[in-house]
Amino acid sequence: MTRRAVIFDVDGTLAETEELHRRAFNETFAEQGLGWHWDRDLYERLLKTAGGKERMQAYRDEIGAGADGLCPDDARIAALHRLKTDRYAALLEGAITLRPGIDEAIAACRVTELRLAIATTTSRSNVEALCRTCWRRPADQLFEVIASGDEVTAKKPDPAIYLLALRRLGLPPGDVIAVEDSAIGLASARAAGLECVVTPATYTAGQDFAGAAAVLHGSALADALTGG
Ligand code: XBP
Ligand code: MG
Repeated sequence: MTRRAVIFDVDGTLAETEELHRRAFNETFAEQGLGWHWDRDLYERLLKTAGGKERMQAYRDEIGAGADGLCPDDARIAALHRLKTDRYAALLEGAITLRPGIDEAIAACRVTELRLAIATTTSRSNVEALCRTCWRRPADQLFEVIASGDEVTAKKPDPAIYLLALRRLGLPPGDVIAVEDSAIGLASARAAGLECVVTPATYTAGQDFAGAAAVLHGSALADALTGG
């Protein structure tokens, strides 16, 4: 096998975005009078469901109707998620930087002519907002292939998003390595047949990364990807 490409996850991997996602959810719930509030401990557990819409559905199914009798149906949840996405993009601007080692790893991939791709559960518009905030450049100038959550029905740990990225790269899984921060992301990449290195994030640090090629931090990532 010759390594030809690297597929990066987004949330938690490129940047520590989950606190902003959590804030965007909570502000949306409050503004819409829903009576939901996700504190850090609860959010850490809820993150095991990938995708904001799916996370809200899982939470609704868990708690049923609140004290106020409100129990949003799937159409209402989809509408809430659109509002949350707009709010997240507004909160992101100027509030986030790349995680240590990410810019260096991406630069090292370019030097060694490794192709760059994204496989994320979040939406394409959120990828765009993050790239513009962190690099001041559009996402497609940074990543040749972008597979985002709004393009697949089954989210991580299902392999669909990685299989989509591989198809767009036109490469077999053995030629590609994934970079993830979470156990469900690792499971998704592995199920698609990829090797995967993990850079644990704040919310995922306590998770089980069995099956990872390596668990790394900061500047070790560039060397792991390029064999430097
Ligand atoms: C992490 C996620 C996302 C975000 C919320 O995605 O699970 O669902 O928490 O994003 P990644 P949306 O695969 O990049 O780690 O509300 O846009 O779904
Ligand atoms: Mg992630």
